[in-house]
Amino acid sequence: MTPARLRPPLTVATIGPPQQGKTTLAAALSRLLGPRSDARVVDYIELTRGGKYYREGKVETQAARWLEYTTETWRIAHLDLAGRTTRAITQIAPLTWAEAIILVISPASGASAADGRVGELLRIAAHHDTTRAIVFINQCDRDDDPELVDLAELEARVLLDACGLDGDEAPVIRGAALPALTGDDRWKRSIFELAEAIDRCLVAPPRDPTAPLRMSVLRGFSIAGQGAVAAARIERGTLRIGDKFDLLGTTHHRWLAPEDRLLRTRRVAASLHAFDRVVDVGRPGELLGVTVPARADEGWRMWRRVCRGLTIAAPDSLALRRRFTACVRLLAADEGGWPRELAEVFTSQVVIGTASEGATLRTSTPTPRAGDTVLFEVSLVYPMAILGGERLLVRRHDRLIGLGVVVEPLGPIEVIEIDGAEP
Ligand SMILES: Nc1nc2c(ncn2[C@@H]2O[C@H](COP(=O)(O)OP(=O)(O)OP(=O)(O)O)[C@@H](O)[C@H]2O)c(=O)[nH]1
Ligand SMILES: [Mg+2]
Repeated sequence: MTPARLRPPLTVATIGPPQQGKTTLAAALSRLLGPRSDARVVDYIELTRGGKYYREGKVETQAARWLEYTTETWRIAHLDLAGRTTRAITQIAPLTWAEAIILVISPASGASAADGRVGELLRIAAHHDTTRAIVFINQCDRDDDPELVDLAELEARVLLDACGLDGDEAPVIRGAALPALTGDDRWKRSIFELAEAIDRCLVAPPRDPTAPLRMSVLRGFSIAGQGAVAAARIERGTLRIGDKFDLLGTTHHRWLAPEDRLLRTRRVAASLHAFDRVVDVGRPGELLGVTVPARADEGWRMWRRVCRGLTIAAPDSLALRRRFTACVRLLAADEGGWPRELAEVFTSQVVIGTASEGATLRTSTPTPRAGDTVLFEVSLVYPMAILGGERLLVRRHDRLIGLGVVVEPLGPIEVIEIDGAEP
């Protein structure tokens, strides 16, 4: 068997209505599969840190959390999403990285409890790298009426089909995360079954380690006196310690004047971390913490500028732009699309990778409606690193209204002086 460290990476996200046991499942996977490798075991308390506490020890996840474990085939980066605050950009941005989905429901509520927001997340995942989904029917210890479980399974398959994921082919596992976590052998087996299903039917999308490096940044952290760490995922290319890279994009920080928000700087990768391990090379599909060293004259200021939405790219391989054309399918009304006709010019939020910016969308089609596929000319308020063929989301009032693809970048690139060729 391949050693855990050398197994290919796979990003998996759990999606489901609130309080179905997503975080408990994540804790059970970590407890049962973590010790098989060098992955750190993360418990329920740690996963729900920052959550909303209720009586009876219930905790509602607020922020998306990452954990790591391995199956026989994969090294899995697991994203535990919240059930309720699903429309926050902090939930949507990491979901654009998911390569597989575990839909968590319970027999009592079934997939019908999933309001439009679960469908919205499934559509976003299906529009990006997700090709397969697995259904985990949780809390079967509480409610094992076979009719209810069958109904929940059927509803889950219908929901997946409606969201562009193959519901008929999706493996369905009947289990219970809480007794598995507390050591009940019968239910532990359901967690191992889930791991087997992940091995059996998930496939990673094609990855290109030789292409020019591209990573999108999800978060920035500060290290006192040294600089910042950018939490990012390699979409293509390879990054080694000591490699030079460009960090570019728009920093949204209220302390920065609008003209200071554009960033293009060249740095050297000082160190790389994958979860708790120090690594010396990052390959496509991997989540990394990249240390962005600060220069002596910047000191503590650098960390403020490293944030969600920036791009790490091979030197001179990408440029920032504000305008492009995009082909967008406006979601139909029953998919949660915009309920009224849209004007020929309207404003909305455009999400590409982890970046999200205000934008004006223009089209020559008179009154585009929900369900239409329309060619738009998009003008962003702040520039992004844009290439043809990239997938984008159109959101309005925090609600997904369109799924699209960049057709062609337009207009001049943003000329920003590169800030210091050498750190
Ligand atoms: N009986 C039983 N209870 C469970 C099971 N799994 C989770 N629970 C309980 O269900 C409640 C919710 O669990 P969480 O894991 O926090 O649910 P969640 O889906 O992460 O919730 P949100 O983050 O709010 O969406 C907790 O009180 C758990 O103890 C299970 O398999 N059986
Ligand atoms: Mg949770």
